[in-house]
Amino acid sequence: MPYMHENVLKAKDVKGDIMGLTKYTWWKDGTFYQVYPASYKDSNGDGFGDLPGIISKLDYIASLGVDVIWISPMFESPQIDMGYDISNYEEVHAPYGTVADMDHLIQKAHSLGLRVLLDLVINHTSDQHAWFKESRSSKTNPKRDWYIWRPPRYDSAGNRIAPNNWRSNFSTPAWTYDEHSGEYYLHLFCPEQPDLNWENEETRNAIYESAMHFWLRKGVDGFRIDTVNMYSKTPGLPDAPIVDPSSFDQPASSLYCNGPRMHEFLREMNQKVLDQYGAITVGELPCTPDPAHVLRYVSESDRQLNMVFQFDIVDLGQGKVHKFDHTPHKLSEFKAVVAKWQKFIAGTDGWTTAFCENHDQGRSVSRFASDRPEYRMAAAKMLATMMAMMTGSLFLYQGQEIGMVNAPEHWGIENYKDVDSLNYHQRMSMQYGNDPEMMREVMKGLHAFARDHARLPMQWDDSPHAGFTDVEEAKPWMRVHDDYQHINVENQEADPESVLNYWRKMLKFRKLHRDLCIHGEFHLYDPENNDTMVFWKHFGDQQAVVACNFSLEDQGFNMPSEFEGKAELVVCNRGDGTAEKLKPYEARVYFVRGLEPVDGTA
Ligand code: TEU
Repeated sequence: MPYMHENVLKAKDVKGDIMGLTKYTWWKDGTFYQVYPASYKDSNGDGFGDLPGIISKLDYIASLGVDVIWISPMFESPQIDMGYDISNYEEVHAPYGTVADMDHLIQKAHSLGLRVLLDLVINHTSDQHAWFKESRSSKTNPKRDWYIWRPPRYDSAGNRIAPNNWRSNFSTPAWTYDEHSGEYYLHLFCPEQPDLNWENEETRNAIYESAMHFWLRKGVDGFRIDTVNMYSKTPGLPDAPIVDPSSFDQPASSLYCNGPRMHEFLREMNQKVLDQYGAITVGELPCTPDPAHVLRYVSESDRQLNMVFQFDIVDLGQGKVHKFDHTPHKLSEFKAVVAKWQKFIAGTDGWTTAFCENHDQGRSVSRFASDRPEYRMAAAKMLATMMAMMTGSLFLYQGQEIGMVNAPEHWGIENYKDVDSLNYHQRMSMQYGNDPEMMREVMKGLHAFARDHARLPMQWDDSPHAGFTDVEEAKPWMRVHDDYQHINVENQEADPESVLNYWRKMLKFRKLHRDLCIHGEFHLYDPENNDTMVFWKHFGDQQAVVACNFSLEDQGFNMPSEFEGKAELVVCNRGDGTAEKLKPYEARVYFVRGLEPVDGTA
């Protein structure tokens, strides 16, 4: 393994030995950059991004100052859920390229000093996977038990009903009836994504071999693990409580997340697979709000996951019954979730992540700041400042580095492609009989939370199709954002003041001051303030105060009195940062000099 832990130091911090914790290591200190293959770069004009396209941009990615790329699924797939429905773990989706292209990609990335994570989607496969085809072929097939099959129930009137009332994550019932064998199978996502049965050891071993060993032997450095806490369901698969009286199916995440064998399965995965390669993991962890519970997953000594994407930031403003029911969040709520997950590892052997975008979310500038043309550059740089000052491993999503924004509000449903968006739209149009006013609300929900926003083609330049594809007659699989002539990589490369060059500067800054930025402790000031976010980072005698104005007005902020006269401005995203008040979306970082080391938790 070319990169295995060569730069791991067992370090001591200012307080002395910290429980033998692995401190400076590539996956803690590194910045991760997520690439969504369909939307990054189309090299052959078929309208879909592809692996040769990604390979052609690896130098660009390395130039950002990131250290690791995470590639969303590029495996063989019917693409019902954009590759999160895998029909063969050991093949590449043909329009994206070949396994040989992946070999080339891994080799070139490594030669540039970039490590590579793949997406590990093993809660479910595609219904077109050979395993499921066998499983559904008959009740006696040896692979029948590799998926979750149950006989029907019947209501008092004798009508056939599903084995329980769970709703899938995509606004449909979580069970589909199979006429051929007379039973239902469970799918927490689309019907075309049947859940694997993790209770079966033979199934688990097959997953490890095909989805993991195969790629680890090729040299990948780890995995982002999809829906990592859904493999173990509540025994007996009981009905969920009724919170949506308008429907048979009910939200059921508390019954299918964090089941009793989850931790055991993850320990086994380390012992049987990951440990052999020194590979790392970052698990996607929805529905787990309790820090003590999250710590169980990420405690280094327990060897389950290196780190997770906790979902509080994702859930902000989303509805409980349907995520698209939109209630705008307050800045104080945003600050509370950031502070909670910045602080939860203090004094433990766990590790945290910092992220505000991925392929399932709207764009951070639109969601957390402002995408109005007069503010969006400042807003994107403010968020870059804040993110670069966050403790934990930092994750960036493609296009975030140039401040890409959500699709315009006036785009109609015909521009949305994601199954999650389309299912919701269809369900609501049936429920509301297409009532125009209600459907306007539905579109507002999609404008806020559709996963489509992040999947718009990457904006490389101002040529037709934003340079996503160089073939003029090509038809990109998703509509290119109307604003691409203003927001694109080529423009920003040429502009020293661009969002892109600001991110580069902040990523350098983060590395230069890694103790403070990546390993420091975090303390939030003035949690109730809904205009500004001010926080303090400290690591020994290194201390910084970060002040961000999230509002459209100038805002004052109080430098904590103990730092008066000792604070020196080191970063500002707008002008020289000397005015008394912060301008809209201004961010400043001050270093505080000449202080005694801080001991204890902030
Ligand atoms: O997402 C799982 C997940 O819990 C959500 O973020 C999901 O997008 C949301 O609940 C839908 O309303 C992961 C992947 O990131 C996502 O792209 C896949 O669609 C999903 O798993 C299924 O593999």
